[in-house]
Amino acid sequence: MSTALKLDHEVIIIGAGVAGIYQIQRLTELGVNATVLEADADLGGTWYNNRYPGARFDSESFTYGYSFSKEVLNEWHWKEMFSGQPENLRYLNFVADKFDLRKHMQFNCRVESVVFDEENQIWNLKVSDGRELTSRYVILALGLLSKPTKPRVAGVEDFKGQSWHTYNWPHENVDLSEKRVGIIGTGATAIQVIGAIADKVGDLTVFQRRPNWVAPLNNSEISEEKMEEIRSRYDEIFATCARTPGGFEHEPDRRGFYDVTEEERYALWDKLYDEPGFGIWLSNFREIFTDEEANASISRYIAERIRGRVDDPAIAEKLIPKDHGFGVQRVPMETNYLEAYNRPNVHLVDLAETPLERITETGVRTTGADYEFDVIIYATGFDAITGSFDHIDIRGRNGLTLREKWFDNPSTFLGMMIHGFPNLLMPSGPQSGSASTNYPRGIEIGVNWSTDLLQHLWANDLHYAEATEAAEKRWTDHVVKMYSVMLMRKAQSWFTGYNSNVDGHEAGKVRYFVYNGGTPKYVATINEVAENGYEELSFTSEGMPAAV
Ligand code: NA7
Repeated sequence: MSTALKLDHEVIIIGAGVAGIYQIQRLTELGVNATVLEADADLGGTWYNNRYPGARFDSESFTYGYSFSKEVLNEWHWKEMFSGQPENLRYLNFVADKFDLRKHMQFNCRVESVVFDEENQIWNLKVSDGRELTSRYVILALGLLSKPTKPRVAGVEDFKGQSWHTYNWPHENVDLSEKRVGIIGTGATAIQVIGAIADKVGDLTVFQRRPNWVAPLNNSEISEEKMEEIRSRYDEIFATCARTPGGFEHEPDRRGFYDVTEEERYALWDKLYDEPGFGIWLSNFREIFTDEEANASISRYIAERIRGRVDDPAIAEKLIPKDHGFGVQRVPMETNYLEAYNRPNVHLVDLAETPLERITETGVRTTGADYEFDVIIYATGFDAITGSFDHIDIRGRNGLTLREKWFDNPSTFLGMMIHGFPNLLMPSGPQSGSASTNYPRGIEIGVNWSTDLLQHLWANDLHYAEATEAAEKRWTDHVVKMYSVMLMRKAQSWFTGYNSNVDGHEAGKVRYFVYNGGTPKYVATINEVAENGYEELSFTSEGMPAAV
């Protein structure tokens, strides 16, 4: 151990997205020597990268924004109920500039490795620009959906036209008029893109492997007067978000599904379908998430709505999911999505009938036909939840790599700490409260808890904190158990990594990525851990003296 070890930083945060921005604000406010390392050329994370047409919140804008600053809440005017990407990026810049955070951020800095030095109990980080940095604590604010994946089929590199993943949509204007465009995927992203570009492209062919249940977003503008009213309600809005399972203003209907008549159910559904946002999903009867018959009933209702909006009955049937019920996986919200299929220039290819064979020099080949395109858009999702962690060589005690530890399934304590990886925090990690909630609501909770823990360490002259093996096992077992009560366990979505396009990931294997207990339960649990003096953490490193 070096007695005169000089650290570059007390805390290094990796990632300047929604979580990283708030985390650095908290730490600089406390006067801590901290920096943010960001691989992109600027801040914003998700909202810096996802520049595809139609990219917008599915959360009401004013429930997505940060809640921590009255000044920001008073000064920022959300222009739409569900704000679009350019405005969302402006918002994050506004917050960063307001607190003068840019000077604590370093861009174009891809972190290649994060290795724990056991002798000195510090972290060594290697950055893509060749620098090596040291810090006592590392906070991973990496984002849960920040490693895009293309389909695992041959020929992706062969296509001679233009192609990109929606996450990497070009920053400059793209003119798709007159172009023959193919889009692969029908997840939340594709559903936004298709609705936005159907009337702006020459010809659009959608390659659908499995349909998703969709419902209308019902977006609208927010006037000055409406914004004033929202500002006056902010305390109430955030209090509601804090008590709902998903961190939204949408509260589940408290009536029992079986205690009301069919007419009463349909009256609720008719109302919710025409309202803005996730209401049809989250203000529904609670049984739709756990009870097969209740779920089948709402699924029949939504299927009828789809049939009512799509002119061609054969296309409508293809757009109705048959392998899972409504709401058991994240419901994409849409604007003009279903109506796009009523246009003569939009075509649907059902990959369940004619699977994708390969990408060719000129387009897409299925088992049924060759399709020629000028542009191919990959809306094929992400190496979800753990992908951004796997891309950094993270090594804890005894040389254990996080990639190895999490290969089968992530295991964490509260989704924020990992046994074997001391002094490493993840305010929005796998199995944390963020993954299954309105992200920023979960992120603020995680950042605050992480910051409180650091303050506890500093106040008590402690230099080391690690989740015990037993605590990690208890939390991970609990996360796994929660899946068994939710119909979501059947979802073949990124919530379970079921259809991962990542080499080495076994297709069809469920990975327990997400905490399903809801925000209030999560907050109660993590607060209890803090109130009990962090009993589940070990604050000594088995005889090793702390670096100074
Ligand atoms: P998703 O929800 O993971 O959707 C990816 C889509 O791409 C989905 O329709 C997939 O079909 C399809 N896909 C993936 N791989 C393939 C291959 N190999 N062949 C054909 N089709 C494929 O990602 P999104 O970007 O839409 O949304 C992610 C989240 O971002 C979203 O929930 C929001 O919170 C923001 P599948 O359903 O697997 O059959």
